Amino acid sequence: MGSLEELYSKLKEAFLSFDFDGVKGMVREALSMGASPNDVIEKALRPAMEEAGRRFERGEFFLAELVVAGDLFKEVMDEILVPEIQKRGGSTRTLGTVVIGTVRGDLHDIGKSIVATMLRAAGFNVIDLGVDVPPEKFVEEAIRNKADIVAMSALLTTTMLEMKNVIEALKKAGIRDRVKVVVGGAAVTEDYAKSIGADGYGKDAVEAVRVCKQLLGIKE
Ligand code: B1M
Repeated sequence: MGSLEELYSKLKEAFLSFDFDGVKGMVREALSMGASPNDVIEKALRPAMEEAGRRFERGEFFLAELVVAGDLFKEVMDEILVPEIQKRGGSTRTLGTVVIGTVRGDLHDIGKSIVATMLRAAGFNVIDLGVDVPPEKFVEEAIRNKADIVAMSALLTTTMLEMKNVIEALKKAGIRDRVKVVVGGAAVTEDYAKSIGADGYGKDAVEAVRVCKQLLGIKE
């Protein structure tokens, strides 16, 4: 049996040739070798996705290939990794309520859904609003669900600007001081998060969970 590093490298190759069965087999193998679901995401699946994005930029992949890559990622999550994360989560406490969504104009949902899954596994009550969520919907759902945290994801440099609009809408509705705002997604940086007045930023799902806990004063 080879190392996990070797397996991850084969897994990335299989991902980029859209070998669905091969990818699923290797994800299961990595878990059986002791890898955590988050390691499989961050060390194999996400880097493979990023390479698909670079190939798209270079004109080597077309939109159709990005769609298939998205479908493959989602199948692996739904069939293998989400059940595994839930199985390992095991939190019996309810830590707080998070309203999460991908901002208006943005249809990327894979990263946001991973963050939602990890938050649930950690014990948060998560209301997932899906993609292309307008500011007023974030506000409405935050009020309706008495949210402790409003969490936003954006993958496009154009749509990340919407995050500021959501924060403005929360202020206008008079609830900005009652909710914490956490942001993330490939387009977003910690500096950008600070510049729009967000309370927290996560570079990946594990960090997002850590930041949400910290903001609510919950000890690890
Ligand atoms: Co899109 N796309 N895409 N795409 N796509 C990017 C983002 C891009 C960087 C690709 C590229 O050109 N290199 C580029 C954006 C360029 C830019 O703005 N600078 C791009 C483009 C241009 C587009 C279109 C405009 C293409 C077109 O139509 N011509 C179009 C836009 C559609 C729209 O949204 N309006 C488009 C469409 C699509 C598909 C539908 C084909 C598909 C999405 C499928 C789906 O989501 N159901 C797609 C894909 C797959 C990608 C890439 C290749 C991969 C995204 C992904 O799923 N990554 C992407 C390239 C890239 O990201 N490098 C790209 C895996 C996922 C696990 O990572 O979402 O980053 P990510 O989430 C991470 C962290 O960021 C973090 O945790 C997650 C787990 O680690 N995180 C948070 C995420 N949200 C968080 C929230 C938090 C905290 C952490 O707190 C709340």
